[in-house]
Amino acid sequence: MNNKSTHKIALITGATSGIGKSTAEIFAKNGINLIICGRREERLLELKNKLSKFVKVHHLAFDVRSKEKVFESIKSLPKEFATIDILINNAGNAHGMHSFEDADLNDFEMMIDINLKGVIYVSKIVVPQMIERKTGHIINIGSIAGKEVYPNGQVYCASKHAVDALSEGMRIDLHKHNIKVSAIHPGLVNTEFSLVRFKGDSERASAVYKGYQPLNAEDVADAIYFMVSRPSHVNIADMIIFPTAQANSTIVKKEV
Ligand code: NDP
Ligand code: 8X3
Repeated sequence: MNNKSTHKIALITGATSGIGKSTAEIFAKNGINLIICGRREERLLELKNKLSKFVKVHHLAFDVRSKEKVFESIKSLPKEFATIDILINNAGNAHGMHSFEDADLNDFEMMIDINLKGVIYVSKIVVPQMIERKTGHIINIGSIAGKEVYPNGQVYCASKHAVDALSEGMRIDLHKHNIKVSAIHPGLVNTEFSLVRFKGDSERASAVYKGYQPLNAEDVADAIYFMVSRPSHVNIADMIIFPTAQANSTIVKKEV
């Protein structure tokens, strides 16, 4: 157990699946108390039940697109969970993968509303109490799509480029309050991400991860835990993490 992190409280968005869920698991095993968030409440309850053996766990079911719900939910936290030390802005997805002219405008709006505006809403309500206590660590989950642009990914890439800029801007503004802001940008991670991107088409989704070894959610969660468990004077500001088979967003060595 890492004493530097033990007894802290982390709020993780998107904890019902993939990277967020694995992050909750590794945090719990290292003594970090949890506020787990997502829309699918039954999954939150299941995870809460599992992780309550290790740490204190509270769950909040809300959609990050709703400013009102985000604010209401976080304001409703019981006293013992009200001071958030670590915020993991992880909730997000790609919706669709089409050339700009063929893509659905609703998908575009969802990606901007969830991946960008969701991060802004959650951060805006959490940051004041971090400022008040002059401590805190915010980690935004970006993507290699926030560093590069690839065919048919324009608005997802735009949303993640915005998260990249937002992370840098938040770091510039918040470091004077002793708040660390970091970003982590994974490449291909085998989660429910592609299933959501391809709207439940499991064949198409699993094809994304065939012929090479993608990252799994635990690989990214390990890196997130590494970031939060550094000494207080160290901020890992930015990290790109790829599977070994991946060189950038379009070059992946696949066995056929
Ligand atoms: P998953 O689909 O497995 O998980 C996405 C999580 O986000 C779920 O817990 C989901 O919860 C939550 N979420 C989605 N929409 C909303 C919403 N409107 N309100 C609240 N929560 C929401 O994907 P990953 O774990 O892979 O994705 C996590 C993050 O990692 C995302 O930001 C993604 O862009 C990023 N990423 C993923 C990569 C990959 O290859 N998998 C690579 C690079 C970055 P629920 O549905 O219950 O609300
Ligand atoms: C998810 C990784 O390459 O599909 O952000 O954009 S990618």
